Amino acid sequence: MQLLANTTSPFVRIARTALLLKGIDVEPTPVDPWADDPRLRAANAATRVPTLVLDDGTALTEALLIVQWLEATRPAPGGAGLFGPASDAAGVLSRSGIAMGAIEAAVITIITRKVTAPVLFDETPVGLRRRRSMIEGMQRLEAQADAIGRTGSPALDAITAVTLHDYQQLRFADQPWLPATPRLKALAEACNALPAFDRTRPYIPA
Ligand SMILES: N[C@@H](CCC(=O)N[C@@H](CS)C(=O)NCC(=O)O)C(=O)O
Repeated sequence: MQLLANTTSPFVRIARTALLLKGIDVEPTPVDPWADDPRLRAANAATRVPTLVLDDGTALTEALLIVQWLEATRPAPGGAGLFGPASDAAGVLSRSGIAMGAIEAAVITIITRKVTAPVLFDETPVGLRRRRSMIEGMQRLEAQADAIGRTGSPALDAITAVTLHDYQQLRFADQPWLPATPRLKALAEACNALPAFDRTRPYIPA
């Protein structure tokens, strides 16, 4: 198995954390998706990370599809897998959706800066709309933070919420608009004590 990845992508972190929580410890193969690495070009028509190439050569793309593959092939014995127990699956997926919306807005903001530079995309009407998505997503998750992680082993809502929190800290910690989210921070601190989260913390390479 080969995981084509970089160190900053929140989508990579979601896939890696889920893999580790399922007991699959695959050392990431570092690639720069923006440099058209031939291995990534070959495996993923969209040339994006994460891309998971299985031992039989099948390439899995899209973080949440990798999570679905994990659930399909490695369901938890007790029934409470990455989507939580059936009774809480809607809540887990609803909260995960909030986090994913904010993550997408954050990544789009970072990527579009490359396109519009030296004009800062962030202050354009679309940039401000994406900022609103980040702020509201974080605030809504903060309001629901107590519901996250109730089920014992971290589920997708914890993975995505912590990924969002830490990515915002990596990219936007200096921004005055970033809302204070003490409960998400506490959740991140608790989850980051686990190897699956600690080993996947994002960083900008030197
Ligand atoms: N929807 C995809 C998004 C993946 C994605 O956008 N990855 C970024 C890094 S954060 C990337 O590889 N970008 C390169 C590009 O867009 O060309 C997923 O969930 O995995």
